[in-house]
Amino acid sequence: MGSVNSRGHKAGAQAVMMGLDSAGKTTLLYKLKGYQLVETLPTIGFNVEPLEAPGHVSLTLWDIGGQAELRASWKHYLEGADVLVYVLDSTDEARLPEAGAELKEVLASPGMASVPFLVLANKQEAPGALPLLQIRDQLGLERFQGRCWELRACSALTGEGLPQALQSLGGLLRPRGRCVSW
Ligand code: G3D
Repeated sequence: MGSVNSRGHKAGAQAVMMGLDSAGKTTLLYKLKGYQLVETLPTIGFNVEPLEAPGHVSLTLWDIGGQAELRASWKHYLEGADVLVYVLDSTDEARLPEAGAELKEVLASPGMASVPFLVLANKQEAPGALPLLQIRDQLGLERFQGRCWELRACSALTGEGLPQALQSLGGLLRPRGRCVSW
């Protein structure tokens, strides 16, 4: 497990988690919740799940799927986001371009220009998981040099990398000004 970053806690911050279907968001949510009952707030075509993660980080998980017709409606929920958590399936090389395009679109949403983001390369324990640097390159993360971001490896299945991911979240939520390119 490792990380690649761009930069630097804020209690009760809103972290919005997104990603393509099957990236592992629900598994991640359950792991972070310590397998507590997840309160699901069903909406049309996607799910919203609240979570209190260690370190006083309030997470709102959006399981948005990849349906284009939903994108227009979920974007405005990003307005209150303090940080974006974008979950990837590291074993799904075929859909990395789609995942990258979704991320780019989310980051281009109104109000997202100054919002830091954490990309979680999930399923890293799985055989054939792409290395972090390859994921960085294929996602074209270098084009976000002016923004505050971090790329971290994790496994929602084993929990490996999740404490570090939460640490990264805390860092990204610190007051701005220390944002540097990796
Ligand atoms: P989503 O909420 O993003 O749609 P899910 O994704 O949490 O439903 O996970 C999709 C599948 O990926 C599930 O497998 C789940 O067990 C698996 N998965 C999630 N995280 C990991 C991980 O870190 N490693 C591995 N190897 N698998 C993971 P199924 O078989 O139920 O579809």
